[in-house]
Amino acid sequence: MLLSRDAQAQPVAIRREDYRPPAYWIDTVDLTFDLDPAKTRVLNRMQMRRNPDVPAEPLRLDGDELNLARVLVDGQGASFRMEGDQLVLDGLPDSFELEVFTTCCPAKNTQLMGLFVSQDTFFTQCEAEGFRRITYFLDRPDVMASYTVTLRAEKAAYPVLLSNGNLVEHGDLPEGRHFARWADPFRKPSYLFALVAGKLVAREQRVKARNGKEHLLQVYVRAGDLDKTEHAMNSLVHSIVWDESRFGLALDLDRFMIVATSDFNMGAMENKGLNIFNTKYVLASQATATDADYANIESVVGHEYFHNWTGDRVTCRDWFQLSLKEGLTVFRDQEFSMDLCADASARAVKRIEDVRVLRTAQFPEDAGPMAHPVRPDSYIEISNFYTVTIYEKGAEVVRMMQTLVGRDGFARGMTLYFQRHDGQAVTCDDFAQAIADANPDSALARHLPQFKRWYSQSGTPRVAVRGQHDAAARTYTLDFTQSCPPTPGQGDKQPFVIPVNLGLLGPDGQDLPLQLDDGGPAVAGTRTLVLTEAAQRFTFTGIDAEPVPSILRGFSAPVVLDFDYGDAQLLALLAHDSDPFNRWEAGQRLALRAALAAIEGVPAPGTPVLGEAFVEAMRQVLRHPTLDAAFKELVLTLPSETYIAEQLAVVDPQRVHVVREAMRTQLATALASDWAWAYEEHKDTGAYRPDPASAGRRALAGMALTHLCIAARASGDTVWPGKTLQRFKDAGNMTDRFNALSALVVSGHALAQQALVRFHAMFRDEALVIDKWFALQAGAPDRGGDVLPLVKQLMKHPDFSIRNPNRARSVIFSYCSANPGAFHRPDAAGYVWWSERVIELDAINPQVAARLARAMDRWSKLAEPYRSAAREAIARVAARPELSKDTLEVVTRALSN
Ligand code: B3K
Ligand code: ZN
Repeated sequence: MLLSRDAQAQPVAIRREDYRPPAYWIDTVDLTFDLDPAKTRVLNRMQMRRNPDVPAEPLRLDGDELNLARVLVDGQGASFRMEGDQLVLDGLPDSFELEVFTTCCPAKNTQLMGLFVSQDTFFTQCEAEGFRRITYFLDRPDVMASYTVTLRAEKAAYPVLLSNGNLVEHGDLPEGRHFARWADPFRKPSYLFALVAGKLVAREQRVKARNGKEHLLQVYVRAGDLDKTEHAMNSLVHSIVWDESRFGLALDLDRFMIVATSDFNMGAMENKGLNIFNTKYVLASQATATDADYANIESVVGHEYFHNWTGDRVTCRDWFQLSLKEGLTVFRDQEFSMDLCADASARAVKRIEDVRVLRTAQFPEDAGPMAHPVRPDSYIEISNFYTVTIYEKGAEVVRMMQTLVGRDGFARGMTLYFQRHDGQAVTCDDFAQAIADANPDSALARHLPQFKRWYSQSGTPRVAVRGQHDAAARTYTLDFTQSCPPTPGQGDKQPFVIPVNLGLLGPDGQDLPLQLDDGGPAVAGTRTLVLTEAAQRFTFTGIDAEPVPSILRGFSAPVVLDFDYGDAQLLALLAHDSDPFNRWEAGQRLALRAALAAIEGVPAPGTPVLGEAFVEAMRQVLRHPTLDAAFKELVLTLPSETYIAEQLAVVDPQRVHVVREAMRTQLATALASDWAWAYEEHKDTGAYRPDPASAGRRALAGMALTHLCIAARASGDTVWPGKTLQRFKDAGNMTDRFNALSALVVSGHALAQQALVRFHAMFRDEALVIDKWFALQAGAPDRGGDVLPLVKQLMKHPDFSIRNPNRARSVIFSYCSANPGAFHRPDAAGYVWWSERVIELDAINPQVAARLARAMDRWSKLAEPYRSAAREAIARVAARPELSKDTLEVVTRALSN
């Protein structure tokens, strides 16, 4: 894994066009584990056969950090050789049994890939290429086999022994040991293998599917955590019901297990029948988890469960097709969360939140050195391609398909996809083809090859629109042009198929009927226009007065929309648009416009950044009698510093930070009495329930407190900070408590310190809460460069451990990736510290290190002196003689683009 670049050339890129089917198939795998943290023995017996469809070649099995003890072919000692990490065998018969006996050391596995130990419990993580750290194997997703797994371990230390599928046998062994044998009824690729062994307890529930079949659901955690598993279990039950009712996809296993671990590189993993989760996405109680945690648990439990069909039953042919399962499954989990919402407003809030993630994380990725298509063409380390492009943009591509074929048409397409491909390892082309074939008369079917450019072209398209009203002809003409900027390795782009949901607002703010001049029928409300050309014109008839166009309703395509709106038009959309997404978007555009003007201009000191009309519009929204609290909270949230920075050609992060803080202070002060009203109106949400409506009320009350504390800081008032501290002490749930704590910390009030001390004392034994405590401090607004010294202190705190990914993220990532105003220091100390942490982490856990390395993706946009200092810091990392290929790939790409 560690590459010494003196001894070895640069790591090679794996290219999609080089895909070849495997030379051998593995039909069955019989694994026996003697589990021991220091030395686990793995006996692997495989029934293999040559793939008759490809020319004969030696068998090459992948391995990584394994100790090889024995290789037998059909029970006989066999000659083999090592080529790098691969075990190579020649002269094999057409079909044979291969037995490989290896050992590994889970206790020393700090990468958390393969078999590792966390809090005295064994876990595995095999996706993408971790199985090769357990045994020699054809560790690629198109080799699907039937697995039988025997686990043997000391019974007192490891009473629970789990693997995929059904428990077929278990019993005691001599010397205080015991065993369990599991058989998975479904063929699967190696990346879906899992085992867990340790002292765990389970919440259990039995559910009946529509066909009357019973299933056992289990959520395994450590003994003290059982009372925090109810929400995860409920989320699992909801997921099962939803997938059956929306897509007709039933649970196909007798037993479905979720197991939580506190040491995990990512959120969760969809191993067949045995999902392994980061505790962050399982454990919740009202005392320890926020509303956001509850919502995330629901969506991650759903996501992993939905993979049971989209990923496990139909998997990826190769890792370039990763979005086949990830984009589709994100789309499914987004739809699941939306379908659980009680009303249209809550659905819109979920959509806005998803788009915000896309625009603040994926758009920058698509514009930076790591830009790649949804179906990449090459990679050095596949772990680096579990990205927001594969996941979130991939989900948008699936969503556009649904927009083009309709919701029922999409469900038909899914049915055809499973009819054709159940049990197979397939490609993104296969998926798109199935959706199109099930909808032969759709725009998707008509434009399928062009639509698939969304898979092959990277970069965020820009759609520029101009509107022209002709009073005499009573027409309104919209001229669309689309373009896409060059991205690494891709110069000229071809036009995309872009569904544009459109409405036109009349003078009273109501939707006009939409009658195109093509003679088709008039449509009330929203109409989907399909762009396929670089330039395209649409003319609407019967339009008496110049309308306000509401373009890209619901964010119907992942593009940047340019339309030269006047402030009055945006205020009209904010006040009246029937599409809540565009209503929110209008407010964001107004705020962004003000921010950019203040950043780029040279305003006289003390000039307010926000105009009166905007502030008044925000007051109207805040006080609105019918809008939901959650929606109000989104409208009143200013665009993030990251989002604002993306709109600039050259970024001075300090200037962005100062301007955004000034905007927030202005909103806090100008609306002080409105915030006080909002707080009093929304602070009581009754008995704790994490549903979207009550969560929205808590969010708005929390936002009000933050603004009241900010205003108090400006005015010297002590009443609201005092009330906030009291709220912090009295709160009946973590959301209210944390919001109050955050209000004190964010406003920089002196009371923050005692609240932080008290919070730590209250929750010292709750790891996930202590993560929040670290993250809040490392992400706090910078005042005179005070955050970096604090972060350095936090790293020395007895509760800090860089080996635990959640803890590392809570301090290091919160500072480097989520606190631009504190990280981008004119003295470059933030960058130096970043480079040290990347190097330190790389020796422990390359995946986490490479993720941290991405904090510098946008360095080339920075103004001086930041730009040169950032480049120097990246170069310092890249120059390390020993670096994982994970981190090397990220920093090399950063420097070359
Ligand atoms: N499929 C896993 C992610 C695996 C990441 C490997 N580096 C979780 C998910 O997307 O559901
Ligand atoms: Zn996934």
